[in-house]
Amino acid sequence: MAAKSKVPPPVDSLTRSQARVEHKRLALEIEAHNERYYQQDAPTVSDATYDALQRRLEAIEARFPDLVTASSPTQTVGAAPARGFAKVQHAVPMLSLGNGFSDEEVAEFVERIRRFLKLGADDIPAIVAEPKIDGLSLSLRYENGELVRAATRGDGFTGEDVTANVRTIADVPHRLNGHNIPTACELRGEVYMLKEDFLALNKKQQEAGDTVFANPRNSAAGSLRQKDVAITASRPLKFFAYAWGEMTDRPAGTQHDMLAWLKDVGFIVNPLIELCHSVDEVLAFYRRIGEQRATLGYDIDGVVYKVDRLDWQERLGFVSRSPRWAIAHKFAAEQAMTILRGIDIQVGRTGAMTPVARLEPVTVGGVVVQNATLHNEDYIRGVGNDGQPIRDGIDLRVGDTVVVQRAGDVIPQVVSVIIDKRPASAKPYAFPNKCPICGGHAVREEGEAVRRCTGALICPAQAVERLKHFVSRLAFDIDGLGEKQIQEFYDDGLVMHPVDIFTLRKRDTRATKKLRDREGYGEVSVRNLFAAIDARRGIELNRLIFALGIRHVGEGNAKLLARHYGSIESFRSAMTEAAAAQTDEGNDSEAYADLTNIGGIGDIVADAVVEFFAEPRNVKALNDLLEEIEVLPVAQARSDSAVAGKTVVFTGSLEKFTRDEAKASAERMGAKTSSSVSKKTDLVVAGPGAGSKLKDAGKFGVKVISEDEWLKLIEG
Ligand code: D41
Repeated sequence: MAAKSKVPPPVDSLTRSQARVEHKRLALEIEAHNERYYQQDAPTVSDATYDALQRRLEAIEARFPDLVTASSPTQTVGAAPARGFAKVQHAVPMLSLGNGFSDEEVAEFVERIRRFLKLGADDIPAIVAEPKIDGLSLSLRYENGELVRAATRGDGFTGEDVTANVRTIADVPHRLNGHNIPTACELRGEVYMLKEDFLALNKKQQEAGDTVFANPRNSAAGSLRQKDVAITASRPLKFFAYAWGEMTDRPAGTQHDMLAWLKDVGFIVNPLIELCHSVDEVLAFYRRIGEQRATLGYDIDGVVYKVDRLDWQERLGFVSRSPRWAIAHKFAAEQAMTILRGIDIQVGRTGAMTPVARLEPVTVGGVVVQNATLHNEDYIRGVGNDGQPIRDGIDLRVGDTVVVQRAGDVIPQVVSVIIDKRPASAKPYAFPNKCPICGGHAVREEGEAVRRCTGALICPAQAVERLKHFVSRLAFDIDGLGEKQIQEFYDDGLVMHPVDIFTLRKRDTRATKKLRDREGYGEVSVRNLFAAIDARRGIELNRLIFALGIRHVGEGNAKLLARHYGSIESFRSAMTEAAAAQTDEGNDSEAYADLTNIGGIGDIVADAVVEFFAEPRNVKALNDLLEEIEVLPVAQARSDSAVAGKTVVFTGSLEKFTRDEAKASAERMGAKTSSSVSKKTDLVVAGPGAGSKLKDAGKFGVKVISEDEWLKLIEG
């Protein structure tokens, strides 16, 4: 079921020149898919579609053998290594696997082996059947039992050196244990990620606005191929061993015994692997594994059969790049056509808005599917994380007929659109710029895929998280009011907004269910809680600003803001002024310029602060809170410094420090900085080439000093 509904003519009916044209087109297309699959971990077509292209190319070459060239995708495996990692030559190439899709093809595979080995009619070769893990293959080189090199498969001959990354995978032994350790060996297998780990990782990535992966395979590949090894280490990668390359000594004579040896020396070997003795047994294994597939914990895309005896494997050898003694029996892609009925937006705990496809319910591989993730607004438009087109760049519209797939993936994907069936009335989907939960303004930061609700303090989707943050250690830090209590109070409707914490006592006498009657709360603990809350009615400005949970405003930025504005009133009025002046074109107000002029506060932080104040209900939540608390001046780092409370202007080309450093040092000393000289300016620090500001200083009678004098001033 491909998006383009045209069925190609049978290969038998092609003329030579038609075949040549199609061969070239297919080769180019397959290479492009290889590149996206192997280099970018971002395939744009399903495995089934890819296999179909490859098969057609093979059929054309079978009929017109002179079209075969060394560079044809049928003669090469995958794609050459990506830039960034060193290349590693495999001592023995990593072969690829021929595919079978039907019972007949499997029977034929066994028959071919029997003929080749000239076995008698009743002589059925023992066959090892292994689940085919959907991960990425890896070759591990051990010398004298020590892991010395780990390489990806690459094109089968040359892979990428990922040794440092692989050393972080717990399933990969750094040293082989036990007996019969060859002097040198390449041990091979599959790196993969558990489905649940993939889901958890994606959730984290999504919330952080980072790359979301389409499936566990891409997630494993992306996690392994990180330049920063610490990132790989933080990802839950796993490894199954199942093959080998170079081996100075062979510790066993059969595939099955080799697997036992791999386990012996410290690897994890898939426990579902079985030794079979007939085609029927092999097919029964295939069906049993197919039934278990959904509950396995990891993705598999088929089963691999291998001749058990290694001497027979050797005799059988290989054709082009695939062994004659092994075959992959692939599962049919689980796809179905249905109709996209709507697109809903879910709002996460950090305000991230995730679109979800509402589908006309359809059974895909035995499971009823009615939702599919759509990741983000670019994905709906047909653009991947890397800016590459997905679904051939076709956007999704409500009313579209789409193909959904559960290709082992836990989450169904919308893999293509049947463009011919698009209703004339279907309109491009307009991603909402308002939060569907609270109606708050939703913004997308530059370079981010995710759009977020800015209703930090008031959006129910975010409320609990915000409240937990509000009481956290660096914010209000209220004794006896931690995450657990906040969750309970929120669930019971006792605390919905920050101010509710400070009105608890007032409401307690009237509340139907008095606090002290709650489970776990006695007279004393309630009294203690109220006392702890009262103790925090006086709060330093920097803690208050941090507690608001404005995106990008951590503890450090909260301090910078607090020091610069000095009081909640001046912070609030400046920010509401900047918010009121905000237009679609951006921020162009004195208040905004003043904000970005604070050393250490860049555009991203400034924009986030202004967005927060652009939401009137955030301002209301803050104002309500201010009715109950008293804001103390920020703990001035150096209120005793010579420049505390002064307004300083830096001008000219500074040579001793950058402008940002200069501003930060001034703010640290309790001074304010400004970009223009006025009568309010106390001090001008001038570097070489200072111009009009020096003149202004003269006009207003402001003291001018050099960079060196400034350094002396703040150091003294
Ligand atoms: O589980 C797998 N993905 C798997 C892949 C497996 N269990 N066995 C495999 N055996 C081989 C040969 C027979 C060539 C040693 C493989 C692969 N190859 C393979 N994976 C990707 C390309 C080839």
